[in-house]
Amino acid sequence: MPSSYVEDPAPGHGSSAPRSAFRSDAPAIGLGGSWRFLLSPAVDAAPEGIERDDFDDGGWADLQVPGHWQLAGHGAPAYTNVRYPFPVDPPHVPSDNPTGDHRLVFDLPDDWPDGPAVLRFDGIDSCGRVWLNGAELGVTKGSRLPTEFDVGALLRRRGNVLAVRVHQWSAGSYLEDQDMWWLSGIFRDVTLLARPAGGVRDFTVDAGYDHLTGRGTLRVDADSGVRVSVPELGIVGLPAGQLAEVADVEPWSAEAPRLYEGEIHTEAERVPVRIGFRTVAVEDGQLKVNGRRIVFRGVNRHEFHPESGRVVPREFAVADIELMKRHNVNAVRTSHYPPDSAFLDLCDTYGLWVIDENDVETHGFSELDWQGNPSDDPRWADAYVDRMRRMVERDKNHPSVVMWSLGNEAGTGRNLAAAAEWTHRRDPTRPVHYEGDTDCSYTDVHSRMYASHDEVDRIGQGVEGPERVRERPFILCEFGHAMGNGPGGLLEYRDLFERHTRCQGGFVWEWLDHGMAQHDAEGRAYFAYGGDFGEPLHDGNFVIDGLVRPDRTPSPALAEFAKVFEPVRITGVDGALRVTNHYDILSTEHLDFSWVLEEEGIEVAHGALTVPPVAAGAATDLPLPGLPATAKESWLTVRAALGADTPWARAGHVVAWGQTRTAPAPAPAAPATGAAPHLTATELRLGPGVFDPLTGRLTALGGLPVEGPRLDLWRAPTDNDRGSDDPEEARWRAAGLHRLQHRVVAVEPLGDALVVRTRAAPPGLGFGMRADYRWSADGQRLRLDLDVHPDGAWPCTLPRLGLRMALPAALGAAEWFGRGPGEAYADSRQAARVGRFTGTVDALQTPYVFPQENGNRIDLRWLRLTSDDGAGLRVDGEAPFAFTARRWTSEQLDAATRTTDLVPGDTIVLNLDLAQNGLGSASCGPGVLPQYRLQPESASLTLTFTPQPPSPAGTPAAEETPSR
Ligand code: IPT
Repeated sequence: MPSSYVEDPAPGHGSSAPRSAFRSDAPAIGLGGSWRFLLSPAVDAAPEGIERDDFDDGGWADLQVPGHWQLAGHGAPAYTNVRYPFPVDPPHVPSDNPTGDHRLVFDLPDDWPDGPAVLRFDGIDSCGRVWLNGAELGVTKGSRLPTEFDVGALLRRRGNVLAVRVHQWSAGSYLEDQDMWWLSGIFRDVTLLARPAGGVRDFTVDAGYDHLTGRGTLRVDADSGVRVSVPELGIVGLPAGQLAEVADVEPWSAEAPRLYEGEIHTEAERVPVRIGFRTVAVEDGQLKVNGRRIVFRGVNRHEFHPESGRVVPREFAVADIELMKRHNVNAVRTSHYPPDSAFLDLCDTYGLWVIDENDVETHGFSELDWQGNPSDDPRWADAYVDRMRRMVERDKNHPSVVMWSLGNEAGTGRNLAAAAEWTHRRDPTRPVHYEGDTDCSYTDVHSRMYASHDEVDRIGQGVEGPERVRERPFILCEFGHAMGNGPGGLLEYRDLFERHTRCQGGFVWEWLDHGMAQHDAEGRAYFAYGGDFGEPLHDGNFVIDGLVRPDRTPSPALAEFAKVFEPVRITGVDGALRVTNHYDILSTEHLDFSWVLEEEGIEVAHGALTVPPVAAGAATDLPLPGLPATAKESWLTVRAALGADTPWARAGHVVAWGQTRTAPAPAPAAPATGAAPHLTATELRLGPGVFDPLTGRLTALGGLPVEGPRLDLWRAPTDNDRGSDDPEEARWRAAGLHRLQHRVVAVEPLGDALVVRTRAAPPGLGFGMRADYRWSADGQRLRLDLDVHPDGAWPCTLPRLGLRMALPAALGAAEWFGRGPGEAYADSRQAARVGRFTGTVDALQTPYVFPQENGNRIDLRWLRLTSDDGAGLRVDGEAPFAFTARRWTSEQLDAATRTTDLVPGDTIVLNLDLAQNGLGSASCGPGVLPQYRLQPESASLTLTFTPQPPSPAGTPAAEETPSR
């Protein structure tokens, strides 16, 4: 029989009223460190008497607190997305309920004051029963929420015995079905805080800003006797409850996070506070802060660390925020629970709009058609309000928090409505969000996840959705599913946020990949995902869907995000430059503009650009700077960089850039002709090329052995190709595109040319692709004119259309003139600029945690692949082409399930493409937009291959390692 509290849908008990998270000058001690620990397989299997002084925990293990026991060798993590990993039988949980007993013996510091004290737990997953010195304090539930117990009367100077029994599963688990790893334990700080008599128990800062008058208002609600001082504003000892008005205050915003340092104080206690003046309102169907419409260029952020799970070291929280700010992210939804409150301090400091989301998700009930959903079951009513209350009280004083969210994917019901009602009453200064309230019957903003561009457009036009919601601000609480390679289509969402004032942006799903750092049998590092810990029920790599890798290495998608959502847009318009300010608030005054002119990617001139300050929402046109004449294709790049250091980036950090072409490419060199095919007994020669006379395939080029170019339509499917419903990949495989067979129709000299006619087609099916290769040459160069024509009725799009060849492994250095430095695809190419780039073949790979197509570089004018001595191959395109180069084939990439499966072979596989299909975001959301789908149509590609001799002094080392 399980203990009743474990399966009780009610909140925990015994704790004191929730209050704001703050640190004062009252003594406090962190109780984190090494605790004693014992894991039992069930509640009843746990030992009796762990709360007693004389209990012998000598046989127990040591465990680091905060920590998850599964990550310390006790049990294992498990990943499920929607499904509960236990039978849905609310409020019951499995009898096999792993139970972790934690014990700590601690002394008080010598100067610890007698009197009241609280013991604070910032997070226990999922249910904890707590004793101090033999007395039971109570029970905690609500894993990502704080609990405080009054303990002053129980404390001893020496030998305090704190015992916490934590159950992996509880009734609370039904409310915590977020898409993430199931991890248990005391995973946030444990603190003992002295609470001086006559101190500050709690306080609520209301700091508003009137954008019409520039006036700030400040009121602090607290017990009588509490006062607030903000010396900088001349506020000294303002009593709680009284309103102060401040003329000409600088408001707080995500773009200019002005905080005023102050103090909340009584005779007995002083609490440092940072006050940000801002007013959030829903007005004219728009969400406004300080009277201005804002646009969320946001991300959903889970708390995660690849080694410690939801124990997130401060450096990682800081790294997250710095990376966000440097990539033009301006907002965070704390999916799907309140983060460690230190994260919100950072959001206040650095400037991010925050939707603070409650620790509520009952997604698994969707599998049961929402039958029995706790959100509408009165037994859970208190739990919903309790959780909301604990979040709101904890986080109410953060200016960065501009909206409360009731939770995620919890269906709908009375308990959510009640939580909303409580919140509206408690905090009328912030709107309430919940995506599941589809008709806004108890929330203030219309919110959708993964709505297609078309739907967002219709919402923007006010012709979509129930009547009630059409007048509300609209946000995408999730969009741009960033699983694996992707998302594509961010640009088109941005356009909608700009076209429709009610469409106020959204939050990409999601910030990070939740991969667990592991080592394989050979000691090679990789990131694990669902199923890697033997879970019987799991959702595989669906947990690997972020803009940054688990170790916070940015993915190409983050560069795309940064470019798409850059706050300033620089474009060339009719021989002039246009600078458009897309900040919500700031002018461009804090930016320095500069230009550089590159001729075929080589800098020929640069300078500073004087741009008169452009106000938020405005634009200005400027003449181009005076530029020297250039002969080859030339591009002017204009950059806008921070003029001064900020907390998140140094002066010089580029926030926006744009390019305009100033000189076109000169007419192409005369085609390679003159040499004639010459057949010997075993080979066919044409200029620098040697061909197999039977297959017509190129076998050597200027002495370099090659496996000549051949039509290729396949790519290792991406997670987005795989999709969640109606997957493109399935159609491609059904069409046999991964196993084309090539028939040589003819190998025939035709005047000075060699013509190879082929047909590539899948086994068992009638359609195919005719590919005619027309080779011509002069003494040094070999030219290929490829013509492809679909033959028969094609059932699907193409993953790619181009040529594949193999080169000696030594040709490991790439240089190109085209777009780079990072990978790009038809619908995710904004971050790639025109320039000359270098990188090793190894560095061209993006090591997606779950291997898939990656590393495509686009719009190449030419490509050089060389070995250490500079010898190799140059490829010129008559029209821009794309390439990927790897040490494995697409088939090997396709078969790999983790990065360690990819083992370099003895050739370099080079794809030279006309195009690839776009990426889309069908892993969860819309697929590839029609304009980015690659249809089987007639096409041609003209490439010139030129062998490169060894360079006299060897090749210079790569100047730039591509990473956008
Ligand atoms: C949506 C969830 O809110 C989010 O937590 C995550 O699971 C995401 O999907 C997929 O990665 S819900 C889904 C039904 C759209």
